[in-house]
Amino acid sequence: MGSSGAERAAERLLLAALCSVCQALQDGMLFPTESPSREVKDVSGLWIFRADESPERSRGFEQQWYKSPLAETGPVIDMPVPSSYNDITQDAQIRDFIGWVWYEKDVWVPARWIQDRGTRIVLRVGSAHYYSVLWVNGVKVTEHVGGHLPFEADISGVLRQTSGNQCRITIAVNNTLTLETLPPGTIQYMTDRSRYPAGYFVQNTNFDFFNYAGIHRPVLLYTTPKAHIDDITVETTFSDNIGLVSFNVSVLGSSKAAVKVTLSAQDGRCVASADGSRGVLKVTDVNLWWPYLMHENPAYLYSMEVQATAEDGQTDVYTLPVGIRTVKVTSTQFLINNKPFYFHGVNKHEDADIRGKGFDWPLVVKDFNLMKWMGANSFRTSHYPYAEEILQMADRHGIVIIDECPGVGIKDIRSFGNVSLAHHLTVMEELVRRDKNHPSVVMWSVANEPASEMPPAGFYFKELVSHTRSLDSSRPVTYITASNYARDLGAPYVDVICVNSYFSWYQDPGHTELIGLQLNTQFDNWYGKYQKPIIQSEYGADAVPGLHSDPPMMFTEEYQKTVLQNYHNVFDQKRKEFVIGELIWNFADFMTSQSIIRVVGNKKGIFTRQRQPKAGAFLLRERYWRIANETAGLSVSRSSFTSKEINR
Ligand code: BDP
Repeated sequence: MGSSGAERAAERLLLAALCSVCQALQDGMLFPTESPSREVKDVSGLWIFRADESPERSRGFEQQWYKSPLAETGPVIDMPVPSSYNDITQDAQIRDFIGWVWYEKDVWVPARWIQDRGTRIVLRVGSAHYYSVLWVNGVKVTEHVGGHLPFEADISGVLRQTSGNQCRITIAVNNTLTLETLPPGTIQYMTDRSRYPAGYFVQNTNFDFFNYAGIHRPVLLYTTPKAHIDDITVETTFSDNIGLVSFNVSVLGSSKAAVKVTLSAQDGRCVASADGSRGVLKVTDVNLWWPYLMHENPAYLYSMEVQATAEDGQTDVYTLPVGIRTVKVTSTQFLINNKPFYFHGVNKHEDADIRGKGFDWPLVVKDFNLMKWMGANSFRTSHYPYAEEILQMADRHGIVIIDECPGVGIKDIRSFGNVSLAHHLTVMEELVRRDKNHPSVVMWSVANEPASEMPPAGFYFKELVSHTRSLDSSRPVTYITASNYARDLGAPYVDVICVNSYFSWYQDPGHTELIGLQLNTQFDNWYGKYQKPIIQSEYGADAVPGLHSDPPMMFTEEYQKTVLQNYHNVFDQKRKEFVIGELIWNFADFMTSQSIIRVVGNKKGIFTRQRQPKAGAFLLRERYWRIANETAGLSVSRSSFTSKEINR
């Protein structure tokens, strides 16, 4: 195909970008970065904290704790941000607390930000679990429903009206889950007075991880000029050696801003530029974004500088990393840049000792090092959106992501109602708006193991999948199923079938000899019915590190290894046909709520919670590197890749 093919592809791409933009949420949610026109001030660190222990958890609102310094309302304690609050103290009541908790921090805002009326000051929370209300100097500035996704408020007006440069930020966060939240949950009041004291209640959930709460990601103050770049949407494709980047820039605060877009290669060379808020950039001799272990030079990122100059002459500048790649699905394959891609990767959690789900750079970098060490080329963000910084790492290292929303544990028929669906659609909009520009993200997952056999699931998933496609037509959509194929009502709508199974664990415990038969049956049934490619999106077994037995017994490292080996035998057959990936459950051990089937958390990790390998990790390492060598069509050696520096 010559340049006319490229032109046709460009037109299609532009059209797709325009359509997707019409449907997205109104405002953008660009990750705050510094630039000649923007400053960022991280106000994470040490905050003060108070849990509202009143019976209804409502005292804070009744007494308006946001109106005065929190310490004046009663006893406060230190609380790090970002971090879950649950494991920070020695108090079991705080660990298991349900209801409103209050955070507060005094920060200084640079005087020039306040004085310069052309500066817009934004307060942004990377995520807080679950429902948050934000005040600045006692004035409410926003509220947000849902954990795992960012929210922000323009606080310029409030700051200029209230005292000086001082800024008292108060954030109330409530971790209560209801039938209509994502994930859903129920609050159950225990009324038998012979067993429970008055007012006793518990939070019930249907998911297998600890409901960590608090401010989980950094809190930032950042500036933009009044007329500012609000959102950027890029979509990419290529034809022969020509890369095409369609872009759509939305500017707020000026109707006539002049937009200029420049794309630079990694050596700083400008490779394409354009004027106007939408268009298509053409890159000759394109360097495609390739996954880790699929190419000698994976994860190539261009850098797209967007400038918007308003009528008053002020220019806002935002730089976005751009990876040029395509994703397609056929009935038997997953194609990245038109080449078959096999997912050999992991499922993760945002989870660690002490900090719970709090963002932590050392942990993030360690996890990427471990994934690359074991030859993993992908992970799924089970069971909720991960921090944007993690997606940026994946972009830079070529690790492919299945991006999942927090639709986990949808088991009650009442959670398939209209209110739940409307919220789920909004969460998908927030997720796509945040993550659409990451080349590492190759598929959206709208839910994990919902009760997809219940009649409302058919309508629910049809809506959910088609809405997600309308937000982003460039990526496939799936949800993760564990139900019996014959009764699944959502599968007709997805692009890829993702199946979780735990043969010889939850079914036929101890009988690893049955895995081969049962797994073959599983694959043949699903493929026979839907003719769509299949990912084994979870499989595994608990292993308590240091427990050994031969012949293997459940909970030992040998048993975990044996389960994995039996699955692998089948994968090796079926990946010649229609199985396009295998994701181990789980990368690392993680915390769950207390129950008789969990010994201080879920132990299905191939690494411990402290990121030390169990026997299964070495097994997977051998396997993943072998698969990489077989499938990538290039000879990759562990030493060359593990020591290789990233691209920038
Ligand atoms: C799967 C769930 C996952 C659990 C896992 C397990 O998707 O969240 O942790 O089972 O029980 O069904 O280990």
